[in-house]
Amino acid sequence: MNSSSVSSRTVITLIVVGVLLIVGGFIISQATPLIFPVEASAESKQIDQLFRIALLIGGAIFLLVQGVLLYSVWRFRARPGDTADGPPIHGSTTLEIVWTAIPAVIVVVLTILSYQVWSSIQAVKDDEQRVQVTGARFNWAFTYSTPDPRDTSSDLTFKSTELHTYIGRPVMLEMQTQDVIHSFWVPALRIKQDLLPGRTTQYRFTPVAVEGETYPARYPIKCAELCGAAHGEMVAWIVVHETEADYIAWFDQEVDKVLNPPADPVLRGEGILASQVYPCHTCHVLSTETLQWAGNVGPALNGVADRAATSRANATGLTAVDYLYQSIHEPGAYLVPGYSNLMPQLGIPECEAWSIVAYLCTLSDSGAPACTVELPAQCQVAAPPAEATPEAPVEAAAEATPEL
Ligand code: HEC
Ligand SMILES: [Cu+2]
Repeated sequence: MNSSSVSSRTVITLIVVGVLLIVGGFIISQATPLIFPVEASAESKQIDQLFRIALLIGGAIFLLVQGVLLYSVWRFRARPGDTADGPPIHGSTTLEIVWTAIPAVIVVVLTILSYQVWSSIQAVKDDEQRVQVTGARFNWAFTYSTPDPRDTSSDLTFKSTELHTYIGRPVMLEMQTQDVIHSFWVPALRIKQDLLPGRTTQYRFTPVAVEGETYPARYPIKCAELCGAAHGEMVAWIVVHETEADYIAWFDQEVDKVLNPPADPVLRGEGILASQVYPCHTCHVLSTETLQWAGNVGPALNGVADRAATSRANATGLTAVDYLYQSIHEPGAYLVPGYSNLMPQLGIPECEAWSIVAYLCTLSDSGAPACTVELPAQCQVAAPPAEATPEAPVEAAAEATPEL
């Protein structure tokens, strides 16, 4: 009697149902990721693999629960003329133990697998390319550094609105926010990491070749933490070059721009603003021949030079140049009436800040500069060394190897 209490028919049914659940879960786990973006990094493959395992388990449980539900609706439906209550059932200890033990085992297994993937992503890789990421409402900027070809004892840094790298090179991002919490999210890399005020957070990935991709490949970076009015526009790009040589060609071109900025501070300032490495365009309105900004957080900058020389000078006791410098360097020191203290302290290096001021001085209604800026001596474009040809800085740039 005991041995036949579970009939062989029940056992076969359980086995068939079990196999169907696993096959169904497997189909769900393989089909769902087809709608995902490409896997552009080694980590994205690990994460998707982990996701497929979780989805297989979740898919099988989904089919089990829905299956039992539909089966019960059909099997235990009320028959015509049946108005009685259902039989009273007071729980089952065996069932409770089973449905507690199985999820417990699943959770422990997923914890172990997740921890393995997490620690492998976090692990320090050999020869990492380090890039500083700055998030500020509503812009991303990437800062690269390399030994200065003019004086290799110091570093030369430059900013870009794009994150450049190449296939196979491990990248380590050091991320800082200049205002509120932002979240660095690249769907193609599958990782999402917050930037927290007062802390530096890290983000590691290694780009891999994607079949059928044309290089340099571009993948979008989005801010995934609601951070204000233009949060939805806080988008940038990762550019993955196919080879190290392609990457270095881009890098040298950027170094070259740093070594040879326009001598005229006005042009230099305009170039900095046009490059959008600082988020000014996301908050301010400005309409000139070269710059068209449509922010709605800060005051319009057309005519700011006139105001700096008149009403602002009266209110602050500063000269127009000093007022403009202060409004960039210490934005909270004087608030334009009607606006709150939303402009962040962007930590713009001196030479760039003075160049931006020189450009702002030209934003007058008449078109004639309302003030002028003499760049401090260390900001003047370095004349080529006496013994070198005028092309020297360009050549030096071409030889400069990025800090690899
Ligand atoms: C997050 C939004 C935001 C960003 C980014 C931002 N600003 Fe502002 N800006 C403001 C706001 C708001 C004010 C008005 C309050 C104040 O005076 O600080 C302002 C004020 C100013 C003023 C004073 C205008 C006047 O009429 O007196 C200047 C000049 C200025 N910003 C320039 C810049 C420049 C240059 C940048 C980029 C380097 C920049 N801002 C980035 C929001 C921003
Ligand atoms: Cu943001």
